[in-house]
Amino acid sequence: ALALGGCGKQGGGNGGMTVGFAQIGSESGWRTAETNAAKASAKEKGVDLRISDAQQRQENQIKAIRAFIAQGVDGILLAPVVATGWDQVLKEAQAAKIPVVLVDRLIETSDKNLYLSAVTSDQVLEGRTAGEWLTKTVGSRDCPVIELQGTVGSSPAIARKKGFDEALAKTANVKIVRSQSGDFTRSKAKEVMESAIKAVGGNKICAVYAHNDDMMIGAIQAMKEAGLRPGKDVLTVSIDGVPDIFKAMQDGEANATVELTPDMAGPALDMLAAYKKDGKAPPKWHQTPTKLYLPDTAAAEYQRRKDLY
Ligand code: GYE
Repeated sequence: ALALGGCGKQGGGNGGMTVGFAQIGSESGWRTAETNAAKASAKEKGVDLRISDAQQRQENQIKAIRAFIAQGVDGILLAPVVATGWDQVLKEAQAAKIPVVLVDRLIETSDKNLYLSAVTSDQVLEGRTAGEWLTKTVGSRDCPVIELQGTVGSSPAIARKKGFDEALAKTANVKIVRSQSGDFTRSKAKEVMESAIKAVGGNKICAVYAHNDDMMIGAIQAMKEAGLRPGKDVLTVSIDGVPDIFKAMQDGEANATVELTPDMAGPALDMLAAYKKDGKAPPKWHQTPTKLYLPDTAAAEYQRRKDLY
């Protein structure tokens, strides 16, 4: 019988490819949405997508890449948990002539030829957008800020800090008084926020900046348990645009989020298909859009997104 799509290497269009996805894990709602979007887009394009969950560990991602190479896949998507330490395994993929597309995070390498392209947002811009919103919102009053950083050594944690710092450097009154990693998770960020409230004093905190929405959800919980009113006494700004942060904005408990699309695999699979067809290298970077959302549209955005995630 003749099956259409996902059958053999002769499929038309994007179809017929086998692609491995070395995913990080499921540390955030955004990450889970990205995995789901990847599955949906592979299905639509007739791609056999094999997803490996590394449970947040680089060594597991490296093992997954080696397994994909051994399986002879047509391409690999890699969401690198941290930025450094990829050269060796990427050389192995290169030797096997398997193109690798980075998704949502970047790597630090001296040899950019080790990957075909990257599908990411401009993460410095995300941090700057968050910082500019905050400095504009507080005006001239003194504003001590708690920063909740993403996974130590990951490109979004490094870049989102850099961009935020750039925006704050333009004012003297908005300052980070405590900055710690919450590893992009709700639970860790809640703990970190609890100790920040104790150390700094809840009533002295003007704003919280979190490198992702999930950490902000954890921080909101910690603030509420400490008798603070997030969104009112304490300003919040974070990144991703997951449904729960729109819910929090709708409830008056959060103030702003910078949206990041979870559809990273779609453009990456298209690139791999085009490259397979004509062998021409795509541009080194496919930039996804960055957009600030505020409470005025939160109710509508929550309704629109809650089923997509
Ligand atoms: O913002 C965060 C996730 O790598 C850009 O990773 C991504 C980040 C995203 O866990 O929620």
